[in-house]
Amino acid sequence: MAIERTLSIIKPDAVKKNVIGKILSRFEDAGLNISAMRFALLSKDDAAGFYAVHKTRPFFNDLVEFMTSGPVCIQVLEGEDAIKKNRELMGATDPKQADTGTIRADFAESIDANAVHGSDSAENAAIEIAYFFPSMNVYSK
Ligand code: IDP
Ligand code: MG
Repeated sequence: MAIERTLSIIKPDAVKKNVIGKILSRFEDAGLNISAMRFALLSKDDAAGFYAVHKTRPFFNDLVEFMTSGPVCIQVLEGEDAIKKNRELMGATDPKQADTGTIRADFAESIDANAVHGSDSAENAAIEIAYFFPSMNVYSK
């Protein structure tokens, strides 16, 4: 398996719940390294640019509203099969459908406020990492 990088965001609901550390532990316990991290209070343009692939979806405005409702904690995760591994740790988009023991099952309330973002492909991971982190701010172990 290849060493990959993926972009993770701890969304405003999880930051407000004070569970950043618990979520980061899930990544580390699964063998993923935190290779970059920052907080941000996204503007509407920041959030709309990040979620541009969803701009024609009916939930787009609500998604931008939610992602700008408070600070987020953004990290690059690195490790073997990191993109898929993170998606497995996250669980399904709708926390009601998420498997027991996943981040969304344990920390998310609804499909809007679902605790975490994770890149869904290698191509999107590269785009999303570059959106938030200059390469000099991402380290490899
Ligand atoms: P993902 O976060 O599991 O990759 P996506 O389909 O990429 O899910 O959707 C991006 C985000 O948009 C979701 O995490 C969720 O917050 C929001 N979202 C997706 N589908 C819906 C919906 O049907 N209603 C409201 N919000 C949604
Ligand atoms: Mg997605």
